[in-house]
Amino acid sequence: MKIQIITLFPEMFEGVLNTSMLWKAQKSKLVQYKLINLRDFGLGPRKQVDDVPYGGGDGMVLRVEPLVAAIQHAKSSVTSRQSLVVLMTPRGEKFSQARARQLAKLENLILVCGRYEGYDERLTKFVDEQISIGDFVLTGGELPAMVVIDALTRLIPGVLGGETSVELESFSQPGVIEYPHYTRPEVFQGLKVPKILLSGDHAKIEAWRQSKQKKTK
Ligand code: 21W
Repeated sequence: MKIQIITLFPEMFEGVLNTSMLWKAQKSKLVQYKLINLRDFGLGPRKQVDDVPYGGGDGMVLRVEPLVAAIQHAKSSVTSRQSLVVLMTPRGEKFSQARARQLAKLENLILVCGRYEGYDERLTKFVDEQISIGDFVLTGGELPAMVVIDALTRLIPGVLGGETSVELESFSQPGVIEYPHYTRPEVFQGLKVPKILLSGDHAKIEAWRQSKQKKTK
């Protein structure tokens, strides 16, 4: 899977993409991340990407031309029809595990990160989908894009090799949160590991874990 990210702040992604599971996924060629700097598509000698809003008001708005040029550039580097352009926006549809599962099946994904006070609304005509990660206000689409990348990369077959099936995990079953975990030491500041986990009785342990699974709203 190829994931292309259009952003004014590519450096924000370096630590996240080059660490742990996301780094291993790239190393094993299961996924390829490509950062596209929106500034490279800026207008004029100053590489302008934003402008004052029509109708007045505070702040700056991302201009549509650099964004659409960057999307065109990303599209031109892939041949597959199975490609999707997703705009990260607080006005988008709420992200979920179900959405992550669908996105993980794609061959090509292009994520567009907004900034400033927003983007020119005409951009929405050039994207396939709009995704939000929740009802809170962030300063840009970069952190949400990283959330989406993490959630879907771990679902790509082979990425979590050796670990138990990700589909058995907490959020994979809608509305179920995993049971609590413990490791050494047996006692920490007077806090004990539940006895049953030390009993070696696997049937009882399984029953205990099921009883501790929580249902969400
Ligand atoms: C925040 C962009 C507010 C636009 C005109 C002038 C992407 C995000 C974001 C941001 C506005 C996500 C306005 C959860 C988020 C994101 C930055 C709107 C109002 N209109 N998921 N001023 N939360 N956030 N600005 O913030 O880009 S996905």
